[in-house]
Amino acid sequence: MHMPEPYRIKMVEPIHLLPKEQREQKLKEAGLNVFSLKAQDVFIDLLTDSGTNAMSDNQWAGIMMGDESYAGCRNFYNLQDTAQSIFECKYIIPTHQGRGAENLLFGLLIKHGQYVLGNVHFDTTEAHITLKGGQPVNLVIDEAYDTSTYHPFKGNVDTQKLEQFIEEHGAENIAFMLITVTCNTVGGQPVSMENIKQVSQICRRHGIKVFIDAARFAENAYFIKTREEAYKDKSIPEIVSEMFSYADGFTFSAKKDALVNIGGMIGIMNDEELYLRLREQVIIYEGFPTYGGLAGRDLEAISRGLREVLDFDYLQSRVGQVEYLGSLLTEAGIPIQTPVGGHAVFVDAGKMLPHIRWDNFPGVALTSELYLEGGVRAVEIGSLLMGKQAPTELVRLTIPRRVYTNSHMDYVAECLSNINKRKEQVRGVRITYEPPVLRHFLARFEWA
Ligand code: P71
Repeated sequence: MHMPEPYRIKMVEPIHLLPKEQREQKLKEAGLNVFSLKAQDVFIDLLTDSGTNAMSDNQWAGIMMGDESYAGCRNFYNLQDTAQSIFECKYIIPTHQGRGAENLLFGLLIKHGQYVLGNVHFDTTEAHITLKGGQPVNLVIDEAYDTSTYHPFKGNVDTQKLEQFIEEHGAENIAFMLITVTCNTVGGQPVSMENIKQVSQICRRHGIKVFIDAARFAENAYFIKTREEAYKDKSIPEIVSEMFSYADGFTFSAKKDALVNIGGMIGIMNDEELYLRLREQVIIYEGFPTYGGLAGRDLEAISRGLREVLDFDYLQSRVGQVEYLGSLLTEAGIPIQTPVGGHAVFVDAGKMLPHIRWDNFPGVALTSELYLEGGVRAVEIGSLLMGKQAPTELVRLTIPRRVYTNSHMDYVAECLSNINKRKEQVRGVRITYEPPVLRHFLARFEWA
C-alpha cells in the first residue's frame, strides 16, 4: 500500500508565479544565472536541498530552548550527546556550515602537493582542498557517468583504481580519503556498506586516514537498507553506526540531513591530538568550540533533527518523493540519471539537448528555460560547475526536505515535459563574466 508523508502541515508559506513577461525580465537581469534571481521571483525552488528544509514542531520548540551563553551552552552538550550516540565519535566541533568544517580539517591534514582521494568531491570541497595546496582525485566507479544504466550504488569508489593510485603515487603523498555519502555530483548516488568497508580496509592497510563527507548520511543508510541484501533487517541507526565505524572522522553539513537551515560540524572518532588541534583552529575561524559560529538555538535544532532523520518512514517518504518525480520525467521521455538519488532528480541535459555544445552549457540553457516555462529554479551540475568540460551535463532538480507536495512535483514534471516537446528550439548560452573560483555562483551569460 502507498503510504503518505508521516507528518501533516501546521504552517504554510505562500508562493507566487510571476507572469511570463516578468519572468523573462527577471532572468535577463540575472544574466541567465538563477543564483542571481530573487527567491521571491521563484515559484518552485529546486536550487538546493541545503538549508531549505522545513523543521518540525519539535525542532521549533528546541529553538525556544536556545542557551545563548558564549561558552558551554547546554545545547552544545545535547548535540554532543546526540552525535556521540549516532556516529559513535568521541569528539565534535560545531561549525557554521559544511565548508567551515572542510576549511578547518583540510587546513590541518593536507601538506602542499598531497592528493586527497574520494568518490567524487563536491565543488566546495574540491575548492577547499585546492586552496590548502592539495590535489583532489575522484575515483568513483565508471558506471556513475552512464546515466542510462541502473547500478544500485553509483557512488561507490572503484577499489581497483584506488589500489592502483596508491601504488603509483605512494601512500605518503596522500593526505586522506574522503567518501561522500551520498555522492552528490553524480546524482545523489549512494555508497554501499561493502564499499565503505573495503575502501577503509585498503586505506588502513596503507596507513591512510578515512573521513566521510556525511552531508546525506541518513539517505545513504536508507539505500543500504533497501538495496543491500545483508542490511534489509538492520535498523537505520544500526546501519549508520556501522558506516561510521569504518572512518576516522567526518565533516558534516547539517543543512541537509540534520533537517535544519544552517550549521555543520566535524566529528572525530578517537584521535585526541587531532581534536585538540581542531579546537585551537575553530576559535580562529568559527568561534569558541562549544558554538562554532552558530547560535545555541541552532545547535539544539541540529541535535533534534539528527534524531528525526533516522526515522525509516520519514526516509521512505523522502526518497519516495524523489522517485515519484523521476518516474514522471521518465514517462515523459526525459533522460535522467538512473536510478534517482536521495535528494534530487538529475536531468541529463547533455542527452536531452545534444545540439548544444558543452561550452554553450546545455545545463544552464535548460535551467533558464525551466524558469521561463514555469518559474521553477533548478541548478546546473556540469561544465559550468566543474570549471572545465564535465563528463556529464546535468540539471539537478533538488527537493527540499518536507517542503513541497507531490502536486508540486506534477507541476515541475509538466514544465519539463513542455520544454522537451520543443527541445530543438532551446538555444545554448555564452559566458559574459566569470569569477576565478566557484564561478557558477556569480557567472553571467547571454543566449548564444
Ligand atoms: C548543494 C550544496 C550547497 C550548494 C553548493 C553549490 C551550489 C548551491 C548549493 C554542499 C555540500 C555538499 C557536500 C556533499 C559539502 C557541502 C558543503 N552542497 N559536502 O548540494 O553537497 O556544505 O553548503 O554547508 O557549506 O546544494 P555547506
